[in-house]
Amino acid sequence: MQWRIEEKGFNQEKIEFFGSKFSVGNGYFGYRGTLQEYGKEQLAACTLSEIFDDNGNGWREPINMPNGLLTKVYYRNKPLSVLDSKILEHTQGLDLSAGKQYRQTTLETEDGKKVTIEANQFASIDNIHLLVMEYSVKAEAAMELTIQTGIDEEIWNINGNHFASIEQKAEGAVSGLVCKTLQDSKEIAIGQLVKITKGNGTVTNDDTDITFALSLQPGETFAFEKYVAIGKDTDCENPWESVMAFCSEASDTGFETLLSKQSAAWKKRYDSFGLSIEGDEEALQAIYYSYYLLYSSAPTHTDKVAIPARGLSGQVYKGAYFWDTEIYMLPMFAYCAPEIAKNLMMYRVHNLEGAYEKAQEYGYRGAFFPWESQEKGQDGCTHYNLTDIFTGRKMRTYFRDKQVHISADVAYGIWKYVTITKDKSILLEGGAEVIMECARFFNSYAYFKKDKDRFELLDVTGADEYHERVNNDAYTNYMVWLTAKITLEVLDFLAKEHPDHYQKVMEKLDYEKELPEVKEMAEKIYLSKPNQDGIIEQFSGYFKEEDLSIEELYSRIIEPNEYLGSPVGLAVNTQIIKQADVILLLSLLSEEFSEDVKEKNWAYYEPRTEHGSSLSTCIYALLAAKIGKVDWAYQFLMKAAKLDLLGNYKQYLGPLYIGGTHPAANGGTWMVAVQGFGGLEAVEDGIVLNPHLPEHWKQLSFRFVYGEYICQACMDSKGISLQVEADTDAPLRVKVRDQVLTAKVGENYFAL
Ligand code: IFM
Repeated sequence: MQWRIEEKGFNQEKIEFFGSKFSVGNGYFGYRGTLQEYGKEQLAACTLSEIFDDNGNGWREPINMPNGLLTKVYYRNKPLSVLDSKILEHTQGLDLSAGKQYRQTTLETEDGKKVTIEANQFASIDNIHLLVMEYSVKAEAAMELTIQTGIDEEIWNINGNHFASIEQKAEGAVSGLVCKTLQDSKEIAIGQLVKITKGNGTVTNDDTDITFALSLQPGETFAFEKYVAIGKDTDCENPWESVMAFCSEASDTGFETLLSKQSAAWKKRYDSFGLSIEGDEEALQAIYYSYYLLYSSAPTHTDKVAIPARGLSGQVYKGAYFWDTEIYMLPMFAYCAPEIAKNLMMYRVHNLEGAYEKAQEYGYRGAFFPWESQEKGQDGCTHYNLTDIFTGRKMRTYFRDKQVHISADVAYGIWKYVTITKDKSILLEGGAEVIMECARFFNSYAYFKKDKDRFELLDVTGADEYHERVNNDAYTNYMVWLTAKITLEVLDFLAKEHPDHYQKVMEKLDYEKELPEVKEMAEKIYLSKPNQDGIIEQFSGYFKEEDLSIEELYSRIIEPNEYLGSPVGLAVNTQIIKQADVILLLSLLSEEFSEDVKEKNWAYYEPRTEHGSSLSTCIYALLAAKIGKVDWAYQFLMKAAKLDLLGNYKQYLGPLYIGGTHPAANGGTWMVAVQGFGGLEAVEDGIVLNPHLPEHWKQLSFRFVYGEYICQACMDSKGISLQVEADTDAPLRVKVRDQVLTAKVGENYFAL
């Protein structure tokens, strides 16, 4: 496995993209992959999880902290940097094995002398408050240099300033800032401690600016380590006291020891992933990179947040948590790191109140979860989410009001977590209430058509966001049906296994009257069936829309950035869709549909899918792999897996930055490799392994958890070896192709 992802040479055009590509993070904060000399113009940012703010001028977004790693080198009072000087050599990279960003740059001074800057930095996993850097400058010839390092208060924000006050602090060796947010007066402190590790210089301190005046001899290196700590009042009683202590402890420990702890922590994470592919280094690295990115934004320390749609790589999408969490990110965590999956689902449980409020706001009962959920479960999604490029006017969009499938996705997520981990404790800790209230919401939303004796879901937006306010979107209807079924199963489980709890929730939620109605909804909801050609209509009337190629649609575009979806976009009255919708349904509810239907729908919908969302290609790959269309699957896997490596996405929509990392695609990548090609599926009474490997994958191996079983599956074209660990003698039920087999603790082999 090639652990280093590296770019040689400097390209001004790629500054923003590399900022995302080389980002580091630990779930508490993310730090963009920018160079130390960068400022807000180059989108340097340290994005915090959990704290959001509204500066009263648009939308709430997460906090970007003052940049604690800002470091600049000066020669003859002029900056010496990639932005200002002649670059002789430059390398920027990410060492996945330690979650560490590095750079090495050789610059030439105006009088032809060489200076080499090297730096390494990482967001510590061992102490999630810490950002650690080592920085060195080597002079090839004798010269006087000045290095300034400090905390940059010029903060890059998408939607305005978020601090009411920033107070300078300095005590002992630690200097820093205590910031208060505008909206909620949340206190966040950032501290820095700098330690010279090589060479000598005159040091001056001015507030948070630390200056080294150096007189270097030929070949001499000056180096320092910098420990930056961040603490907020939601997790530190006295944030400033805490960051002082974190900086001092880190400095006592030293960079090298912290780095070896960091490598050990990442190794543990990769061990729980346990993935290897023989015969495809490129795919392997891209899959590891996806895992790295997703894990870097994961809340390991709290169940009060989830993973934002752009991870912690910035403030895009208001730092909000979408259905991306349940449908795209959850599976990887549930199988590889169940404790994180539980955190993600408990975030929804804690925010049931917000979902009640939203349902009431729209006149419904039960839990209508936010489309763009923020820290207390409030919906960050605005009614006017887009701007018309032609008129400059805000456009009324219905993501917030009509993507009702979000509540079904949440119920599905909790149930998936339970199915994979067998940890039913979440149901007793509020998970059952969430599921029941989601079903209640749909019971109040669904419309009973007497003449057809069925429930319909009218005026919704499905996964495909180009077609808003449609009737009976297939994905939505099936997911609502599933929510009703899950509710019945959960209540059945509680009634049998935890009768007291059953009684309690039934009373607390006043559910006696609801229950028969949920049952009826499960039986009578309209589920659109494949037509004579085997195709499931995406929504009622979809087939009547203009059927044209994507090229033809593109030829009608007037402005490169014009929006193709509702209300007036070019795709609205056509069959061109933004992202996987029916194909997502067939992937998630795979057992409900025949192979023939899956294949026909894939072939029908793919040419009509623009893949305008990063949530799309992985799902096409997943379904293709599940049905053994390995060539289709492989090319779509590579698109999803390499998205953040190649930066094949838009950085800007007009003046608005929309770049960053893509956690949903990262999670989707894992799903394709393990659930698609490896054919893994956890079911109620065991696991399914139904591999379809690309021809050049000589062997695929991966680790997963199913209940109390920890398994390592290793498969090739001939068979599957399954190494099982568990504290039980009960064999694990394994379905391989059509055979139902059992696996005991130890080594098992199943021929294919
Ligand atoms: O949740 C997605 C949505 O499906 C498509 N637009 C982007 C959102 C955030 O990733």
